[in-house]
Amino acid sequence: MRVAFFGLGIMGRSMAANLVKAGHEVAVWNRTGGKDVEGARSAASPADAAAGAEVVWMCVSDTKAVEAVLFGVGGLEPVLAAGMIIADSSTISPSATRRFAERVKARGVDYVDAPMTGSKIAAEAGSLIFMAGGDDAALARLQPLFQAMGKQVFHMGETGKGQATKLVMNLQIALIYEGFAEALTLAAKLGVDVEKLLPLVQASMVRSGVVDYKAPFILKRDFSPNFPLRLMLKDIRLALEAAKESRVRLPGLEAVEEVYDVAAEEGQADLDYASTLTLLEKWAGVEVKAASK
Ligand code: NA7
Repeated sequence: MRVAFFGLGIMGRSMAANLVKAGHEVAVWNRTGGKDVEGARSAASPADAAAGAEVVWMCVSDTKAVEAVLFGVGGLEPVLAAGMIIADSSTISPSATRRFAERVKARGVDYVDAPMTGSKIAAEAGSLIFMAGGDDAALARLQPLFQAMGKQVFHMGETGKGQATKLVMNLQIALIYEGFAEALTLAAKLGVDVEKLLPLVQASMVRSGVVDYKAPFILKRDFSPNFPLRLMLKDIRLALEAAKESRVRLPGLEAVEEVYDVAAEEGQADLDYASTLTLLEKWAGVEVKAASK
């Protein structure tokens, strides 16, 4: 298929590379120059990349970035063509997604929100899990592209439901990780060896994919960004916004937002969200490390 791909960040670059590998004709655009993907045409603007494309796939930071790419200067709007599909793998506001979809629908363009879970490693391996919102027919047409970038697609309902689902998923990741990080901090303070604690956690009902993924990085003290704290904070705020719009109270997530706010103020915004542990350690005056080290 002819695909235009916007956003060559941590996730987008690997996703676009996997589309090329699967044999699709890909044009890429990134806001800041100097990023490209082997085998893809580098375009000067979103409109340039999308001219003649059947599908436009976006993976940019936030709601404002998606709006700029679609409707800003040099954006997609002038080259929208009936039959085109826009797919968005950024995590953004569900209500803004519905607005954007309405606006392009007037031009005969389908809009599928397709945020994903799986982080940097899954983006590289082509094993992302997508949660999508949109028409059955549009999703069916996107299948070859989903297959090139991921291993599973969950169709959650109409446009906007993918984003709503993503917020619900990241709410859980943020709270599960906070529980794990607080447990490790208290364990360190009480003198419980983390290397003895981890196998117990994994053998019990406390076990979680979040712990599976993050524990090895914590033990190596590697907080380089797989999923940057600034993006998790964005998602926490999006979830709190959506909760406010629908009159839902999320006291746990509100407390976690404060931890992320302080961590961001302390200069950790570009580190992985797992680095919120270091803030808890600082407050407790301990460091989580294996007794053997
Ligand atoms: P990154 O690595 O921070 O990449 C973000 C990308 O978004 C990057 O290509 C940015 O371009 C681009 N961006 C940011 N702001 C804009 C605006 N205003 N206009 C156009 N493009 C923009 O994020 P990830 O790849 O980890 O994640 C991307 C999304 O998936 C995000 O919503 C996550 O929550 C999930 P730059 O290179 O800075 O010019």
